[in-house]
Amino acid sequence: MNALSTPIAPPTTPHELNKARSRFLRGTLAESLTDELTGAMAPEDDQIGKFHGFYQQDNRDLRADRRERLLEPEYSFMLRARLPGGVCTPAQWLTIDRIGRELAQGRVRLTTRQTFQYHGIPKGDLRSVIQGIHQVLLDSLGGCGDVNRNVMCNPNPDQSALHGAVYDWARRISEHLLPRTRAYHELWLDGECVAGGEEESEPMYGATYLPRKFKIAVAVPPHNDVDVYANDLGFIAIADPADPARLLGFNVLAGGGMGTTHGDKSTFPRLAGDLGFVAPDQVLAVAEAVLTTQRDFGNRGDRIHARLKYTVERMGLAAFRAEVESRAGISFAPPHPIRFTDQGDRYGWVRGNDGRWHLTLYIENGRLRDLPGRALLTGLRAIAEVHQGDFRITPHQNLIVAGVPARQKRRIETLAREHGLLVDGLSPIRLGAMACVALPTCPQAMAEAERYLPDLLTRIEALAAGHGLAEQPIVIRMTGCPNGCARPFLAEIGLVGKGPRTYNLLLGGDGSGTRLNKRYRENIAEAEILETLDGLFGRYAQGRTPHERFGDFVIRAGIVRRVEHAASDFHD
Ligand code: SRM
Ligand code: SF4
Repeated sequence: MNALSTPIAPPTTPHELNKARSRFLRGTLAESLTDELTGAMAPEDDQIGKFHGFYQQDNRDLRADRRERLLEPEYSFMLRARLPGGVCTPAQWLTIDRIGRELAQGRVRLTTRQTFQYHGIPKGDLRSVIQGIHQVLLDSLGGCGDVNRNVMCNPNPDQSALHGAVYDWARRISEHLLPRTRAYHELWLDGECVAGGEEESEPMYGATYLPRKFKIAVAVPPHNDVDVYANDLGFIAIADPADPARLLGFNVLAGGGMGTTHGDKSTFPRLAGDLGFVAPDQVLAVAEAVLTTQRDFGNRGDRIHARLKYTVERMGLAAFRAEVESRAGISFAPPHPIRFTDQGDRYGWVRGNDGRWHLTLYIENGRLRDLPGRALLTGLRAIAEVHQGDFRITPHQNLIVAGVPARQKRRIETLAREHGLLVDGLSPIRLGAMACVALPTCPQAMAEAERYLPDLLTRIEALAAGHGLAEQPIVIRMTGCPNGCARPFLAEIGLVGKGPRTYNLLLGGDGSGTRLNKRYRENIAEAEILETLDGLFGRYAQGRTPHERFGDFVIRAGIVRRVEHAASDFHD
């Protein structure tokens, strides 16, 4: 395989130097952890800690008050687990739940990349949390940092047989691309940090790891719930037409991503482009080759332009493909034709082709906690105590209780209803919406997202109903800044935080995650958002063709132009 073969340019930026000096992700984390004078880590360790899965944060709601009282910010940590394909067992869930209750303020947050994270962990509890999840064979290595992140995989409630094969590849890719350093084990599990350095190596990553984060998703048509085109590397499973349960191979995509910077036209979201088709036994070699190409060709001098999408844009897709083929020792075959029909979750009970049942629960913005009258965490705990299948976190921050035998359906459904986990009558607009974490924990947030979207949706639902669109699915996604954590640039309506109560409004996603949207209004507050949508919904209700989606209508009607090549058309 493709071990470190090309010399990486010597590090020059503070970020790169810090990685290089960290002795394979050790830094002075051990010292930072035991420094009782502050709740924070040393800045260099804060950066290295991300590779171990945690971010230092402070509660932004409390900043001003603490500053006035001459106190340091209320530092705590967010810890994100690695959970390929979002699958965990009921026993693992019981531990996830216990740690959330005991060490993370009674909360568990399901993310847009099919894993869970905890917020509000004091520095002194980080080790207990990591050891706790380790007891049920979970880890947070590569949850964040300049390495491969959690590998997403379509949860496939209705295609049980194919899911087994595809999920297996997602897990294998995740394992294959894990950092090899012992630092994680030493620091968190063995309790003893040995020197590291000369005796250790990272055959795939090298001492400076990747220029930037790296993301992979595996999709199974016709569902694009992983938003495969938003990933650095995407695999689209191709089933054998003669036997749909058999996996033929994958179409491979590279160079997708969401993050932009307001006002900086050199940054843009980008859809991943087609590299071609490979057989299953070529998957690991291709994943490694794409990763090492980015390792060697990615921009290490400027983190804003360091993602693979900029590398592909700079090299051109054909040259990038040729480099990957040469490193992997393969030739891509032409991609198979595919069609995606949707990008969200399918709620309620679905029967899998293995005869078992799967229940998708709507978890508003992935926030799990016990609320008055809706004890969500308690309800899931009760389900985990009796459930015999598995749980699958979806790329839409929801949860599937998967693999339920027919005789247990009623029991699981009763528990879900009793605890407010299953609620009837939610609109398609609400069920298709998603918001990122944003305030108060995210340091990048310019505006609210998950704390605000539910109320805004109530008002948008009323507008839609007023135009006879109550049953029309329209994908709405909100983020507190243009980093794009809820993939807002793939929504039919994207709301991207610009200031404390203002958003850019983007229109024109296609409802299946294969088209970017485009800015329609800039920096507008709620009244103008609602007035604008009211007008657009009116035009849509009057002018749509049968089955035409809102995102398609706004392009056909000339309300926004279609983005063909994001590098030049996204901002103009
Ligand atoms: Fe994200 C940074 C939360 C999915 C693009 N993201 C952050 C940070 C860590 C803020 C920070 O830099 O300090 C946020 C932590 C907030 C908090 O308090 O928890 C954060 N991102 C999230 C999550 C939790 C949002 C959610 O509501 O679920 C998602 C965790 C996913 C996971 O489990 O790994 C999350 N982030 C995404 C996605 C969606 C995806 O990957 O499919 C994207 C867009 C895709 C992409 O990467 O291009 C995304 N996050 C970013 C970026 C922009 C990267 C870029 O290329 O410009 C940043 C900022 C950065 O990396 O510098 C960022
Ligand atoms: Fe934070 Fe911005 Fe990501 Fe939202 S999109 S979680 S505000 S970084």
